[in-house]
Amino acid sequence: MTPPLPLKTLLLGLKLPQETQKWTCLDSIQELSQLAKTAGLVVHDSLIQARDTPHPRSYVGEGKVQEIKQQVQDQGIQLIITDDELSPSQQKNLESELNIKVLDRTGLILDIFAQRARTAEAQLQVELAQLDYLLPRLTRLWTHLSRLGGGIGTRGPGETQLETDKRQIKERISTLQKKLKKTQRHREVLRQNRDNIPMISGAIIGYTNAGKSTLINALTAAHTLAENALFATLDPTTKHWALPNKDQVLLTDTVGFIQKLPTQLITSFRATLEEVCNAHFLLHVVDASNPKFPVLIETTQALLKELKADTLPQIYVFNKRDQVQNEASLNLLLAHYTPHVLISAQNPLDMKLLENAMVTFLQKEHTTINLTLPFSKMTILNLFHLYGRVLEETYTEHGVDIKVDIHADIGSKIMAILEAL
Ligand SMILES: Nc1nc2c(ncn2[C@@H]2O[C@H](COP(=O)(O)OP(=O)(O)OP(=O)(O)O)[C@@H](O)[C@H]2O)c(=O)[nH]1
Ligand SMILES: [Mg+2]
Repeated sequence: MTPPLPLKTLLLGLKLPQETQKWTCLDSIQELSQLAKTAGLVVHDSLIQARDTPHPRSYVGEGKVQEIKQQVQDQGIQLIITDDELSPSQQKNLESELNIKVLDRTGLILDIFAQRARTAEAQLQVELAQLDYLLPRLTRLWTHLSRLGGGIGTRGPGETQLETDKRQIKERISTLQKKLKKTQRHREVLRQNRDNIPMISGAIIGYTNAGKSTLINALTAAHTLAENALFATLDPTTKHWALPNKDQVLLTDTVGFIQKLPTQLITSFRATLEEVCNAHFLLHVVDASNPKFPVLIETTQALLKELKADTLPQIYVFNKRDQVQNEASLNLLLAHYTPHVLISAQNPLDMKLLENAMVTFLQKEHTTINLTLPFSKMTILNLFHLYGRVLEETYTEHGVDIKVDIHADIGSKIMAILEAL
């Protein structure tokens, strides 16, 4: 949706009465500015207007619109982005008044996702979210599809054109939904295959840019793109992580969360995010050097709740320790988040710290299995050695008596294999 040129951009935000000190309109505008830069735009300036509610016609007040119009002309502004989602009519009114393109936060995030989607599934998910967003925003001024379409029915008067465009979009939406169903069935098969491997599954989640991908790369031999940009990761990457107590973890890196994450994206990415819901535990990465991290944690927790993943065992990994100014005062704050560990994903020595914290964290999910394995089923012993800690192994005339410390769910999976032998 955004033209690819580095457009000179003006950001617009509102200071509303319900704003809290924890997350002010300035914080939000700063985040919007980072998003704009991620999309390749040049942020020229930002304006904030204090209001009781967004203006129903034009988001900011009518006087402000005139001021902005002047600024647009004087300074050669090429694009305006608002910090809140605009209604289709607000967007249309602003555009026709100011005579330049107006995008809202949602449109911008969708655009970044579109730029970054690599796999076929992510591309389908983003396109679906974009069309969902676009459909109510189609106006007579919108000519994109008519240029593409041509032929019968596309040369009628404006209204007819609009109806044709809407129908075409609805058809495309239903095609995309069908295609997505197929890729999701494929994902389901992959997951079932993975479920057959007796490994613990963990999902790395957290606010965008917290360092999730850097962490998975540091912990495993993954080569996930990690960069100082928002939404660097859209597709889940799963890697094997072996812990020192022999717990074998399948770790999945996921898409980052953000304030006001467009609902269209949550809906269309639900299948990908379901990876999160199916995990045994969540590794919640937080940028400890960001003074606003408590709000970012709240946002992440709220989204987890929406995904019904908020009851999974969770360990907080406070990252970017090297950037923290005052570690003593930070530690006081961190006491509210249990269990937690403070690390820098860029420091290999800290990975040991994290591994040890993980062992303690996962130990709560462990159980002890006492069992006599007949000699005919000795292959099972290998599984216990691979995925758990065999504490005792005594050979008798009936077989081998073993005592194993193992993650409870993995233990029952191996027992199920044993019973099926
Ligand atoms: N100083 C410092 N920078 C870090 C650390 N960990 C990650 N970063 C940087 O933070 C930026 C974001 O890292 P990513 O790993 O891409 O973050 P992410 O959480 O995967 O982000 P998204 O995929 O966009 O949600 C990159 O520039 C990293 O180099 C750290 O411990 N210290
Ligand atoms: Mg990432």
